[in-house]
Amino acid sequence: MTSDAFLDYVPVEQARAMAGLRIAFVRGVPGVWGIAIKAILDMKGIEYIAVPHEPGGANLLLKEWTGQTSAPVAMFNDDRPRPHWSEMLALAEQLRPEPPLIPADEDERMTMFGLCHEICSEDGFGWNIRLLLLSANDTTGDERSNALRAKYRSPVSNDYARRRVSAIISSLAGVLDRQAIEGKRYFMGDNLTAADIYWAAFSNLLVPMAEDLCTMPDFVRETGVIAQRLLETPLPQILLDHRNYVVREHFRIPIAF
Ligand SMILES: N[C@@H](CCC(=O)N[C@@H](CS)C(=O)NCC(=O)O)C(=O)O
Repeated sequence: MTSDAFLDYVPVEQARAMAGLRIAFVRGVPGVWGIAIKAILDMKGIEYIAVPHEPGGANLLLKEWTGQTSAPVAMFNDDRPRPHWSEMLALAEQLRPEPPLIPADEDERMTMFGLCHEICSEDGFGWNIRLLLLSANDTTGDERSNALRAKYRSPVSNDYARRRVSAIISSLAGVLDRQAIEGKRYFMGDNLTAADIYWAAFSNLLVPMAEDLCTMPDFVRETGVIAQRLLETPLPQILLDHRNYVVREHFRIPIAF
């Protein structure tokens, strides 16, 4: 799948008055939660209106509408806001079951949601990398970092965050190693699931994708270098190979916001 464009954004005031699915994305920046839900919607062919979340801005209109200021957040008709990755995934699956990105078998669902949780949720891979990054530049005094640090404050130490990220990486690599023995490329069984999509998206925090896969401002690439330095352990090649394969085969590329 290829695309040649950044998203066409509709301002919050206008989007709010529309029906259907409206999703706020961080404008111009491939936020990892955003990369994932955009890929999910693209794969399923679900139409949506993109709404801008202005990075570093107050996003007051978004707050008035969705009750919060993070992105992505999905607004479907007059439903409640859906800011959590699992709510957006469930909605996408319900709106357009094909292709299925959540296994039908209950045991497999439990395994897959466990993988996704460790990648995307509070105290997961992305969350702990963000804590490391925010603590690394706590002396710069830059306004955006200060605001994010205040917003995502957590009582854990950097050592704790580093251990969590390393443990998650090691388990994810172990899953792929076991799959590879059976000649399988995905985290579960023979088919792509949401876990593959979330890993592909979140890997960008540590090793940014090549330019032909994802268009991003320089600071995102620099952030990846800093994150790798903070983590001190290289990402196993099998996780990178998986990411590159999944993005090339299944995502609309180049990913751009
Ligand atoms: N709501 C998401 C998390 C989203 C999130 O943390 N988004 C980041 C960008 S990738 C964000 O909006 N950061 C800017 C902000 O919070 O103002 C979830 O838990 O599923």
